[in-house]
Amino acid sequence: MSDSEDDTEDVQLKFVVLGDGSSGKTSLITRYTQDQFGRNYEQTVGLDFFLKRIRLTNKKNVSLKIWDIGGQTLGGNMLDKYVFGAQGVLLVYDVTNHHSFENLEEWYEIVKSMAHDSQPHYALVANKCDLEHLRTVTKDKHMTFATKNKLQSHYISAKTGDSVDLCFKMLAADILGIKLTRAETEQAHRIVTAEIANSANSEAVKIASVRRKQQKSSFCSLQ
Ligand code: G3D
Ligand code: MG
Repeated sequence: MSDSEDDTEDVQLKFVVLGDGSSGKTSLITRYTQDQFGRNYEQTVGLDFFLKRIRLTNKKNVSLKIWDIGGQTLGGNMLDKYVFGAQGVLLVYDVTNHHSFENLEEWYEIVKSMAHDSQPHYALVANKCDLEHLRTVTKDKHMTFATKNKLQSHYISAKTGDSVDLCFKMLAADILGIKLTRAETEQAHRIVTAEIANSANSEAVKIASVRRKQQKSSFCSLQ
């Protein structure tokens, strides 16, 4: 075993994804853990959890256990069981559905009141950002809520995958008190591969597209 392997530390974290039905919780988790969207999954009725192992830094691997609360509603009597022991909570809303944003305040208050020993770290997650033309929740409102409650803030799309990896990675780093380097955060950005049509000098343009591998990041480089 090499020195670097010796030095690597493994930690486990529990994340819970909360928010109104149809805000995109299951889609977000499916995108993150399986890099898929829009498969015909059934609406979650019970509880599902997913595992994903990521390399957060050179020295730290994290096993994320991600719980999808499924059909649990705001008043759901199992909610405290789901939230129990969670270090990270993602509060997800749909940017095209103002109601889903309004309800987050309540989701947040309920979860806060359930966590007794130590509070989890929270991330405010604006989903469906690919539907910018249908947006009904302004970025101002989002930021006001995030700032007031000192929440991490993310704008994502489970559909395109935009900023999905980054969102989980930054929450994990926050919990572990790790400041990610620029390179480490950039690695988690998903950049969509674009085609270059009718290049005058096609020899000079080579597109290298690397599919998401272990850390599920993808990038495109022009050489
Ligand atoms: P939930 O688990 O919070 O209840 P789902 O939500 O993940 O089941 O998603 C609800 C609907 O929103 C699904 O559409 C899903 O495809 C869609 N959706 C989720 N995330 C996004 C996104 O980022 N962009 C867009 N455009 N749609 C999204 P259906 O049609 O199956 O109800
Ligand atoms: Mg669901």
